[in-house]
Amino acid sequence: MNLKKYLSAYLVNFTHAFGSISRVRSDLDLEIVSSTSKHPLVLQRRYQSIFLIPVSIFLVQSCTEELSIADFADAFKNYEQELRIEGMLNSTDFSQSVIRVDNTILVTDTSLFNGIDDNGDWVTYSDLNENGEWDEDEPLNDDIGIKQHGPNGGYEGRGNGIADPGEPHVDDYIEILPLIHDSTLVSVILRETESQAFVAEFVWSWQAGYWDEGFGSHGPPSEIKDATFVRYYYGGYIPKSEYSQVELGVGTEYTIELETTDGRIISASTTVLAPPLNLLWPGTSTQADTIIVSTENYASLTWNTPIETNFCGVIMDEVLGTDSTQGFYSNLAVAIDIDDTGLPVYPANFVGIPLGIYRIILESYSYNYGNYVYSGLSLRDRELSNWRDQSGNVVLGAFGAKSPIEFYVRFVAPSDP
Ligand SMILES: [Ca+2]
Ligand SMILES: [Ca+2]
Ligand SMILES: [Ca+2]
Ligand SMILES: [Ca+2]
Repeated sequence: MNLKKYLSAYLVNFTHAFGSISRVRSDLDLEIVSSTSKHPLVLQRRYQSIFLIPVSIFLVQSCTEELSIADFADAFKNYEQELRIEGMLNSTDFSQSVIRVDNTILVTDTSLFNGIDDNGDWVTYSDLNENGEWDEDEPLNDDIGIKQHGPNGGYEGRGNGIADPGEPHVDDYIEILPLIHDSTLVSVILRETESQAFVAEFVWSWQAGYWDEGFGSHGPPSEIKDATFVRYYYGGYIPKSEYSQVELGVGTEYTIELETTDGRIISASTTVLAPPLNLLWPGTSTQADTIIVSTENYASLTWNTPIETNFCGVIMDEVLGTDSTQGFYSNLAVAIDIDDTGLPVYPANFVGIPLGIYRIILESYSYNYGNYVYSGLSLRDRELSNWRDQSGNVVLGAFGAKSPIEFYVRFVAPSDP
């Protein structure tokens, strides 16, 4: 999808899955990220899920092609792990609120990124004719190879029967995430800031949320549909089930407090804001809960967020069937204009989108969290984080709130209204 050009320049990748958006920067990957995370928004599936923890698999892959990560090792030999907390309240569905607590890691950490399929879930090609080698018409499964740069770049290691680093299920999040999550917190409690009234307790879940990552071709939809998709689950703290129906108040500030096993009390506050509003999409019609859009309709969908922020998550999932969706696109939009409603305005243009039904989620993000994701500042710049421990020390990450709305869109050919 082509968002308007001027907006495109202000978009930053984020992962929808997280239930929140997250920074991809680490100490090491700043330079590398800057060339990948602010690309113009064009119509393509999100092949590389830019991710939230200090190190992204994608970054590992992209930099190993050009330089040796080990060259950096000396610069970080005194590096100490620390906590990084990314927390997001969901005011539309409180049960979807997540507090992620991870230990920072480096891409130089070869104990994590060892190039080996440690858990044995990589699947070789299907040798249907049993001739001991991969033939063009045989499924590759995970043995898809590593795409080489350039228009004529082939796939190294494709169909070779070997789990090569960079292929699905090798050093992926399934292997890495359990090693960085901190599931040991003593307590995670949310209160209303002013009254200190108890709101909810959060508890650890290994499946606090998920996101989809695609591998393989960046080509047209016909090619993309054969790509390997992997659904990754991540752990975090979620509201205990008895609090899943809690309703947060727009304009109310909440404080969350975490207690670690070594007695650190870490807290942060955020104010809940209203969801996106004033959706407008000229030339479209509505059937039940679905907006019908002709692919020849070049009009933009526009909407506003509340004045408190100019950050809005835009998420598109393909609807594959009842209760079955697949991540198609997700990004953080940043409004740079205010329209005549006096509110930040976001235009999105969907020209060129493949026919089909999509679920679209628009979610206003509290400013501090949006800025945490969007800012060009180093993750180490402690201005970004609103987490503090009981001694006033800054803890990496951010705590914010989001207010999503969702609806369905069906893109139809002009002859098929
Ligand atoms: Ca064969
Ligand atoms: Ca291979
Ligand atoms: Ca594996
Ligand atoms: Ca591994």
